Amino acid sequence: MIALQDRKLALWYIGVAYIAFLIGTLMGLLQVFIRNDQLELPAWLDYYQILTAHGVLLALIYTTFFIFAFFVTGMSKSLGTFGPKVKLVSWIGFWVTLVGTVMATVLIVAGEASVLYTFYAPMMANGWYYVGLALFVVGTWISSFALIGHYRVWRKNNKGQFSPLFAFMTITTLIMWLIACLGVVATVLFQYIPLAFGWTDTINVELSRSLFWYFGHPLVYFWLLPAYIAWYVIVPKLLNVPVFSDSLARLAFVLFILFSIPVGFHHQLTEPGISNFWKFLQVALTFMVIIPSLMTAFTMFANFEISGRKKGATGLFGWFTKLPWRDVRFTSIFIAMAFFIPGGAGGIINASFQLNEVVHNTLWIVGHFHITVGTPVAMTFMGLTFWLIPYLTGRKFTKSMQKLAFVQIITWSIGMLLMSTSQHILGLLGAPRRTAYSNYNGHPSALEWFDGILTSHTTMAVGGSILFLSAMILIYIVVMSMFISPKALKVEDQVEFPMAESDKTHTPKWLENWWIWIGIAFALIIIAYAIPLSSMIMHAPPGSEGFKTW
Ligand code: HEM
Ligand SMILES: [Cu+2]
Repeated sequence: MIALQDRKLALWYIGVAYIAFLIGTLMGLLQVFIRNDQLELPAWLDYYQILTAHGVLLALIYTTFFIFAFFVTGMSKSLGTFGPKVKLVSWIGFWVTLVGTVMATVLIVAGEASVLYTFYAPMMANGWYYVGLALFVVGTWISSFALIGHYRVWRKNNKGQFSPLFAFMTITTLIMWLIACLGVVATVLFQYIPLAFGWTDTINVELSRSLFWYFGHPLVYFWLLPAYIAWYVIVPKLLNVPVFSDSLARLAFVLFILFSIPVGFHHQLTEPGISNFWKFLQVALTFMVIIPSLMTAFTMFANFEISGRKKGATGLFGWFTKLPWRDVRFTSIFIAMAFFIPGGAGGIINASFQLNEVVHNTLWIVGHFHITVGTPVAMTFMGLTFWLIPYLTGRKFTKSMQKLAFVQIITWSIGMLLMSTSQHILGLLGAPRRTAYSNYNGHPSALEWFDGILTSHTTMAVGGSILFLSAMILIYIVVMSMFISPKALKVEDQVEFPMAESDKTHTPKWLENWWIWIGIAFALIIIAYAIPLSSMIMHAPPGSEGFKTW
């Protein structure tokens, strides 16, 4: 078990993550009923206010806080207890992130910031909302520097050795995050804050959107890579096999640094201010991410097959029945991976120029990110939660908790299957996203969208309700394993951190030379962004004043 001081920090992170999860999923429940015309909000509560809370609390706060809990635990486990400096800086990072979170949340609740989690200009929130967002990002930077410092101490004391795979992957993720945040920090500090506090009169809208998406796409990889760490490092341990290939795993991760950043324009394919050439270039770079993604898929199937064969499986798919299905830590992550197959395919559709025209801004997109971040990422985090909290608190993960955990992941899967399928189809028919129920004054072609069995807002609401039930079961499991379950006094009751061994004898040295990867990453970013961004600045239109649309 890792040192108490590091466990405390990780537990605080998890605590905040699940408070955000509780409020966020409650908002999700309200949304499906409002869209279904079954619920009308009181005048003081606005649909866009709860939608902002939902997006921010789940996609930003839940994910980030959970990720840092996982990183802190894994780094302490693989590199040793944090030294006094690392510990201090980590806590400062935690508190700054939390203060930013609380500020932003309070302003959303106060109705001062219903700008959705993408906060597109020229919508303008209260200036303190942007200050909260900036503090949130700076807090994560401080925490990242603490973890990077911990890693550097380890390398100094272990000259010439490769770092453990978990630490390498954590550092990769953090480097990507630091580079990605430059965009959002730039637009918040130099565009939104001056506008919102009245220091400038107008904002360059296209520039702000481009800087946002420079950050927004790697943001999805900031959610995904920690899930991949679990897939590469935790899953093999649950299967009782070593890491399939240490060098392949490291290469896949550094490729994600390269191909997740210079691609933000694929979210802006319908925008007129960017010429087709730059859109084309960034879409081409987007598709490069298929390479490390398929490397990951290959590794997973290799793990499954090797483990199955070891248990005597024969034939093409015999290994399938030999997987440890009774272990909820495994089954949860397996389901998460399965959801990612249609999720990834949908991503290829979204990034394709012509198909994007069909799905842009429709409910399809909502369906898409609930089967990428909402399940593959979130359910991997759930699968980690089941052992991470008992590991950190030293409590038992009892038999009845395990049963409940199965109920939780199965209800989440059913709910998500219903909700996201109906969202995908409704979107294809034309139903827009980010709207309270809109039947366009009963126009027949709008009503046609909603009259199928799967293509109806009722299916979406049934799915959403099952999801909410599942979320509450999870909260119950979290509370029990944090505060109530009996302490694991006997050794056999103690929950372990399942981390697989990896064989580094064939791993080439250059893989851990960060300057190579940071250098290539910046080169690609400059190629993809320098010219279009500078022309947005030099040929800027007059700019827009800020609007409060709610
Ligand atoms: C109880 C579970 C959930 C339900 C019922 C739910 C429902 C919904 C619905 C109906 C929308 C679309 C509203 C609209 O466009 O008008 C939405 C948007 C969204 N959801 Fe969820 N969701 C759930 C869980 C999650 C999770 C776990 C995540 C991420 C970790 C997530 C992330 C998002 C994001 C980022 C948006 C977009 C917000 C925006 O357009 O600004 N949701 N959700
Ligand atoms: Cu993207």
